[in-house]
Amino acid sequence: MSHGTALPLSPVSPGAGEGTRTHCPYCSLQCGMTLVGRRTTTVQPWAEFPVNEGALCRKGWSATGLLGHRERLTTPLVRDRATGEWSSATWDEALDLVASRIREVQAEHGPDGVAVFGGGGLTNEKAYQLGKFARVALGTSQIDYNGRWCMSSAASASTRAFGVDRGLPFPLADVEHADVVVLVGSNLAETMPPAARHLDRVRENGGQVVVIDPRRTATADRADVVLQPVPGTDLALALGVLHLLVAGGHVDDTYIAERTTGWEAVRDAVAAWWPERVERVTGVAAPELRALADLLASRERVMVLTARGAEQHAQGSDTVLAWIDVALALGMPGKEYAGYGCLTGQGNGQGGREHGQKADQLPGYRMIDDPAARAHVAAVWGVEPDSLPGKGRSAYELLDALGTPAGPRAMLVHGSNIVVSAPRATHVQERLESLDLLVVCDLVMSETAALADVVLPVTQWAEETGTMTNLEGRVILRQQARPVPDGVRSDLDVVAGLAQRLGSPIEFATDPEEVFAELGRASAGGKADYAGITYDRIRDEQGVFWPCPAPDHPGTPRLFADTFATPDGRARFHAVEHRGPAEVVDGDYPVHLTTGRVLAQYQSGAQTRRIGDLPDDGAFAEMHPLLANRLGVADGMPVTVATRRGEMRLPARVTTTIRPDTVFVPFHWLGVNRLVNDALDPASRMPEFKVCAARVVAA
Ligand SMILES: Nc1nc2c(c(=O)[nH]1)N[C@H]1C(S)=C(S)[C@@H](COP(=O)(O)OP(=O)(O)OC[C@H]3O[C@@H](n4cnc5c(=O)[nH]c(N)nc54)[C@H](O)[C@@H]3O)O[C@H]1N2
Ligand SMILES: Nc1nc2c(c(=O)[nH]1)N[C@H]1C(S)=C(S)[C@@H](COP(=O)(O)OP(=O)(O)OC[C@H]3O[C@@H](n4cnc5c(=O)[nH]c(N)nc54)[C@H](O)[C@@H]3O)O[C@H]1N2
Ligand code: SF4
Ligand SMILES: [Mo]
Repeated sequence: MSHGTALPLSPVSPGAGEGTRTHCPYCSLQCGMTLVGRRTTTVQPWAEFPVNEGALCRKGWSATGLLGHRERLTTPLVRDRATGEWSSATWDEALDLVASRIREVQAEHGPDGVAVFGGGGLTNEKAYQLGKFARVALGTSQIDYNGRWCMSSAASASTRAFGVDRGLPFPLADVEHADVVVLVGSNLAETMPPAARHLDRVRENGGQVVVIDPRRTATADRADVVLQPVPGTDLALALGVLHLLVAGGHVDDTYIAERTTGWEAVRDAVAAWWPERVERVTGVAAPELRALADLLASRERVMVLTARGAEQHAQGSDTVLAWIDVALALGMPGKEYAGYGCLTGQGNGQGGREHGQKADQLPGYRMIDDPAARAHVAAVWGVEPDSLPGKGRSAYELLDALGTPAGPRAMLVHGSNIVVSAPRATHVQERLESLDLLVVCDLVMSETAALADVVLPVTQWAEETGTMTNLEGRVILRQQARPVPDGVRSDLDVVAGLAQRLGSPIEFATDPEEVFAELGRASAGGKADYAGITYDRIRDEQGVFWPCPAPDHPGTPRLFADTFATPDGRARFHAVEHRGPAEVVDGDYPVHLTTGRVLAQYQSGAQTRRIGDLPDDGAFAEMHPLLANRLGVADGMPVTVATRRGEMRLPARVTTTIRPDTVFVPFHWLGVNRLVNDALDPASRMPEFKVCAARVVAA
């Protein structure tokens, strides 16, 4: 079946009229929605879907704005490097051209001369096919994806501590039954608005919400306790909490003895983190820290949730490990309505890192250097295990190597707007421009597509079917609601068309349901086992939680009740040290620059900046009145923010809600990533998006 075959519309519910149940194109909540109308499509609630119960944020309500948009790409485009002119091509011409250029590059530079860059917004089917395409049709080890920039630090920490990485090891709705919810670096109220209702219910039920963020955000407005540490110091804060839990005799000795290993080293390491020392490092007053430790010690069910504020640091994975240590010391992981979880980010941030588009991975969350994993996956693919390449470079290291003597000379991009979202973006843009061939598949002419030699227009969300795995590990089904626009093809067709032209030894299916069934077989026996999940089950059960190894297995909403996924079944404590940010403030660059999101825009903005119903005011520099007064600027006046890598002019947004030593700039508009540092976390290879040293002056 080809991409053009529309699937039958599935009725919403008896009496609800025509419509297709599907899910939002954006974040990892994957809110359920109903799309009505095949040509002019409107969004209606899908009230029964449990994750959002009919609620959507404004991005969800306006998501159909990009269907039939005038800037939508509908024909392959080829750019003449000499003149910069674009000309349209037929699909056969474009794919023939790309395949022949790939063959030239590989003839000269070997299989690793060609790289693939994927995205956490791609469906599981696409992520799976992309990984297989790279390893089998291209034979390259050089594949990675933007999820490295998203939650790789939490993934690496969870794998080390629990033996498995699933964002939340429990359904999101469990949050509201906790006694204390600690949000470390999450602005949930703006980044997953429908989820914020759970915080309100925690408080209605008598529980407390703690928010840790250098800014007093919309999420902090819904909290009982707000701590505003210096950016990049969450690790020291966690060590301070542990110190007080030990000193007060509040650790759960029975749990530690029965369910964990490694506690003694942590206990010894935190002895030196007395509150006054923590205060000097974090800026959080010692009494506030004591109050937090007392609160955590006094309640039955404590839930610690991290997001990018804590994770996007050169010590992000250690920071997450330290907060996991807090949860373990209190005896929480595996206990009902308690534990540790990471709030994933992109629509398929979870599934996107399970099925093989990560440099070190094969489907089912298997590791590519594990001989048994290679043998299993190779058998499903019908190739020899030895033919599969080994581990490749991580996302930033891959971009950094492009066009260098040892690096790839060509790259295919599916689902990322790299020049807006990568750190040290000026350098990354130079690397992209040095390639012999850049191919970008996108819906629109993104800033990255504009640099390409060939742009291939692909289907989006409502025009195709596929599964996504949301922040809870729930596999959901996005169903096609609209016909495929003329001239547009799915990423699955692109991959299949190129594989065939490259003389791939195996065929690539293009029907998503067929690909999903194969993915199930490839994942069977792995950590993220999808073998028992089918499209029909997802429809009937409102999603299925992995692992789900067999058709008669109910799926696994909650992990760790009896055992952890480590070889000995115990969770692991990790003694970690606070190193601080890679770049510290000094006389020349005295301010902490941090970056993040606003409610109305999504990621690089390629999609949301084109939606007329969403405000698009451009980037701004949020700063405290104390800083603004020192610079002599008032709200709305232009400032220049400079770092050792670049500078940017933008309006000041003056507010008392941010620390006076910190400036916040959203990254949805081209610019701030030219300033951001490219220091990487040693374990996860996550760039330090959340802190670098900056200077701000009136412009
Ligand atoms: N509106 C909107 N929603 C989105 C997205 C979007 O682009 N727009 N993207 C989706 C994706 S992919 C992701 S990953 C998630 C991200 O979701 P979040 O992690 O909630 O979003 P961010 O704004 O990146 O960062 C959260 C907070 O971290 C704070 N912060 C900065 N530095 C530090 C620090 O050193 N320590 C602590 N504790 N906090 C710090 C920032 O002030 C910010 O309020 O959102 C998803 N949802
Ligand atoms: N300074 C700073 N930088 C950051 C962050 C930060 O907090 N601060 N956060 C980081 C994080 S968490 C993330 S997740 C990244 C995200 O940053 P990006 O990787 O740039 O993510 P998007 O903007 O979602 O880009 C997706 C692109 O793919 C296109 N697209 C959408 N669907 C499809 C599809 O099905 N197929 C194909 N081929 N294309 C599609 C869209 O039009 C868009 O151009 O940014 C990171 N960068
Ligand atoms: S919260 Fe996320 S999934 Fe839900 S409507 Fe908004 S962007 Fe879409
Ligand atoms: Mo993300």
